[in-house]
Amino acid sequence: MKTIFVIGGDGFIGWPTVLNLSAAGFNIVMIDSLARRFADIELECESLTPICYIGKRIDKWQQLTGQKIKYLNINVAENYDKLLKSIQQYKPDAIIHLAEQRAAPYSMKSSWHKRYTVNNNVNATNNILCAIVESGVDSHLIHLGTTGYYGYSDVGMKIPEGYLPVKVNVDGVEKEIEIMYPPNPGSIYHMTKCQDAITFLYFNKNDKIKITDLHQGIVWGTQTKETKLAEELINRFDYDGDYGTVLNRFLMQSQVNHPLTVYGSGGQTRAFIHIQNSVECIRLAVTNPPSRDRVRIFNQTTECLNIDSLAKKIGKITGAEIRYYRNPRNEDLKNKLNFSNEGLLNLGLKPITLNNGLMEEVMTVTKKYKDRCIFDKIICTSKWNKDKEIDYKGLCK
Ligand code: USQ
Repeated sequence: MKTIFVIGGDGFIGWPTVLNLSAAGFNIVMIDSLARRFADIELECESLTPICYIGKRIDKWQQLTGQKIKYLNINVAENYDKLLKSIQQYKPDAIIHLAEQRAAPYSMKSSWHKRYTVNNNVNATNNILCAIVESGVDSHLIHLGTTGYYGYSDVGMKIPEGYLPVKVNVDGVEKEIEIMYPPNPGSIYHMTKCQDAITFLYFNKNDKIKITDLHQGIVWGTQTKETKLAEELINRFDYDGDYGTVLNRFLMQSQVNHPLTVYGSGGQTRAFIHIQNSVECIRLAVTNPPSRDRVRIFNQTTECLNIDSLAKKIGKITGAEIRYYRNPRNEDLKNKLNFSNEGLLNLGLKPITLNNGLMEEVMTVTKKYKDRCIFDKIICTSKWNKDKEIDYKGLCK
C-alpha cells in the first residue's frame, strides 16, 4: 500500500484530501501544526461549521471505514529534524504540501502578518525539499499553488500551464525558447507562492525531485463525498473578512441577511474550482507522477467567473441585497481571464461548474449553522496600504 503524507491535513483542503485518499486505499500520515486553529483564536472567529478536534475526526473515520489515519503534530517550517525523521521512518511515495498560510487579506494585516506568512511559507517549502533530499526517499512533492501566480492583468491570451514560449533574437536569428510564466503576485501571500516556484525550479534541476505545482483557483463549496458521511467529519467553512473567500462568503451572507460584499465595482474576474474537484485533482496528481525533467505545473481550475455577476446571480436566487464596498485591495478594477487546464482534463478530471444545486448545498449548510456567525467579523478590516481609506460600513462611489 502506498504511503502519502498530507502536510497541512487539518485545513479546508487538507482534511477532505486526507479522507479522499484514505477512502481510495492509501496509507495516510497527516501532519499539521494546528496553525489554522490558532489563527481562529487570534482572529476571535471560528469556522462557521463546528469542526471536531483531530482525534475525534480520525476516530470517527476509522469507525466508519476501518481505515487508520496516523496524525503527527509537526510545524514543518520550524521543526526540520522531526520532519526529516518522519520522512525517514514512513518513506512516503508522495508528499502533499498544504502547510502554508493561505489567505491574502491575513497576509496584509500588519508587518507581523507579512513576515509570518513569508517565514512560514518559504521555510515550509524549503524544509520539505531539503528533507526529501537528505532522506534519500524518492517522494513526489505535490504543492498547492495559486492561479494568482500569474496576476490578473488583461493580456488577452489563454494563460498556459506555467511555461510560456517566447521568441528571442540571437545574432539576427529568431529562436523560440520556453520560460517560466512571469510571476505577478497581488499580495504577500501570493508572493510566497511565486517564491515557492523558484525553489521548485532549483530542487528539480539540482536534485531531480519529482514535483507537481497545482496552480489552483478560488475554492468554493464546503463538503465532499467523504466529509458528508458524518457530522464529526464536517469540513471547515470560513466566512470572515480574512479567511473567507468570495463565492462562499456571498452564499453565506445571503443566509444571514448580510448584504453581499462586492469590493469595488465587482469587475474582477477570477478562477474557481469546487472543493470536490480540488481533492480529485490532488488524487490525479498522486496517481500520475511526473517525470523528473522539469516541474510539472497544472492550472487547477474549472471556470472563470466575474465577481459582480456572481453577486447578481446569488442576489436573484435569494433576494439578498448587494453592496459595493471600497476595495481594501490593490487590484485592477476589472479584468478578463482565461486559463488552459488541459493537464488535469487529460488525466481524467470531470469539471464541476457553478450550478444552483451545489450553491444551495452551501446555503443549506450555512443556514444550519448561522447562529454561530459573528456578524462583525464579516467585513474585511485588512487593507493593502496603510493610508488606504476604507469606509467599512458604507458604499463605495
Ligand atoms: N472579493 C469581493 N468581496 C469579498 C471577498 C473578495 O469582492 O467579500 C473579491 C476580491 O477583491 C478579489 C476576489 O474577490 O478580487 C477574490 O478574493 P478571494 O478572497 O475570494 O480570493 P483570494 O484572496 O484571491 O485568495 C483565495 C484563497 C487563496 C488562493 C486564491 C486563488 O484564499 O488561498 O490561492 O483564492 S486566486 O484567487 O486564483 O489567486
